[in-house]
Amino acid sequence: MTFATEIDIPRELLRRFECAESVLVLTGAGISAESGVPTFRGGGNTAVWKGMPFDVISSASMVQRNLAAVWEWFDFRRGVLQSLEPNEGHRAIAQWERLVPELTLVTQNVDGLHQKAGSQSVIELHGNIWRARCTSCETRYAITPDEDRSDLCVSCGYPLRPDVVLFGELLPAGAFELAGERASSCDLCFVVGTSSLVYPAASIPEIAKAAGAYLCEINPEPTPLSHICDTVIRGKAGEVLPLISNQNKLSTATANQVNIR
Ligand code: BJW
Repeated sequence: MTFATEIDIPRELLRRFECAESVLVLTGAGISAESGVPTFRGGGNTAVWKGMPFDVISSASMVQRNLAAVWEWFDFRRGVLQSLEPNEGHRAIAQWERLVPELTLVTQNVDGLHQKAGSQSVIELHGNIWRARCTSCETRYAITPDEDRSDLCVSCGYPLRPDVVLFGELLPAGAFELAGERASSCDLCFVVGTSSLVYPAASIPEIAKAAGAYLCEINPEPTPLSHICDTVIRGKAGEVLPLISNQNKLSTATANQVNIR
């Protein structure tokens, strides 16, 4: 395994990136940290809302017990998010869609910042905070920063809930299956800004590795996945990700110059 510092991108990784036919990127809360979105864990801290750890408030049982409290927590977070912008990490991945023959972006994030950065195709494993879903008929509604959200479904009158995947709930139909399929056929897999604690998302890089992909983790802190990675870059996503594509552009330019001579 190679360990790299923030600005030391291993040559082998750059070579793999340049040659890869299929790249999968799995992102977690850490990629949005430099945009100002708080992570759930990391740095020894756990996110807490009004005295409740996030895994209590972001749980299926809390939707049953106190839907109003769940909405309050998500309304607060949308309020924080609405003024935040994607960072260089999100933007680098969006640019990779044009650099890599097949790029699969899988995110656990609900913040919509990959799409805001320009990523066209995003597999969202845990839903999206900018949508509501009917608790009965499952009709989905967009939530916009400019309008008050509704509490009730216009189709059937049942209460709406945030369209996100809480602890103890199933992932959206087909999302994990598609991500798993792409993981089993990618050449290179990046795991960016996730503590790799939450399943089934955390099994996606394991599937890629088992199928023979080269695995690279980008995270300032160690995770339970680190030991199976081929390369671990201990740095911030917004600083590391742009270097991977820029250094490839540089190495391509150098190679072209050598060819001309
Ligand atoms: C940086 C950085 C920078 C900082 N740059 N990096 C198998 C084994 C054990 C348990 C289970 C299992 N299978 C299923 C389970 C149960 C459960 C689970 O995994 N529990 C474990 C925690 C033990 N999973 C589920 O319940 C899932 N459902 C399911 O499996 O359905 C089947 C089932 C049904 C019924 C019963 C049992 C099974 C659903 C999981 C849904 C997770 N939902 C949440 C909340 C979403 C809504 C909301 O936003 O509130 O999703 S939890 C939370 O964790 C959120 C995240 O997407 C998810 C992952 O967190 P993430 O992204 O990794 O963030 P952090 O904060 O943990 O880490 C940030 C990282 O960034 C850190 O490492 C930092 O170092 C790093 N970082 N700055 C790069 N600048």
